[in-house]
Amino acid sequence: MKLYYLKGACSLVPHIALEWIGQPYEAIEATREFIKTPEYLALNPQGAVPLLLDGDFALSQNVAILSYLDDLYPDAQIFGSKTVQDKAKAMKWLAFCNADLHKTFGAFFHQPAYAEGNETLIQQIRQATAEKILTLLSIADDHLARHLFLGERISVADAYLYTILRWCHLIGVDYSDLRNLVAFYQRVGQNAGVQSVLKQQGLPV
Ligand SMILES: N[C@@H](CCC(=O)N[C@@H](CS)C(=O)NCC(=O)O)C(=O)O
Repeated sequence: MKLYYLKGACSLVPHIALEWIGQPYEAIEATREFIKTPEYLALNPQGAVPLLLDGDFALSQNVAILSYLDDLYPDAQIFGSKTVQDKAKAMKWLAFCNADLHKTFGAFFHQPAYAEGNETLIQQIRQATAEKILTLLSIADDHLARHLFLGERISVADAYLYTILRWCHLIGVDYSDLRNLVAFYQRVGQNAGVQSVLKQQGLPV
């Protein structure tokens, strides 16, 4: 099993899952240039990470990869539980992170063409984006006031939210008023699998 990743990107989530599973795997650091080469695009035409290779089988998209790994290794309980309803709850939070939270970061990482050269507009877009991110994060913060993790036990949904909080630090979205999330970030960061992956990717623990 091979996983292509970009340092600190959303591919951190399946990398953590592979570490929790504990079976041999190879994590390959890609560059932004490499994921646009014909060789890589033949495996993932979207030119993005994560990409999982299981022999000849190539799979992109976080949710698909995590669900595939869960089906292959159910005992690892990467969704935090084996019960249908508990797994569904973790899946709901995974979707919240992957489909709703993740995409709001686009305005930070890729500014729209119409804003090019207009610094005032770029700042306004970033301000509005930060507010949207904080509104979504406050929903998770509220849930974490009553729970240690998003699901019943630590799961890939937590790994995703943790990855997103790292992006907040990187781009300066200050969520320090969301006290439950601050504690959550510390808690997930202490997990042995998470620490091992941060070390492998050369990221600060
Ligand atoms: N929906 C996709 C999103 C993948 C994605 O946005 N990957 C980013 C890193 S977080 C990427 O590879 N960006 C490089 C690029 O688009 O050039 C998934 O869940 O796998």
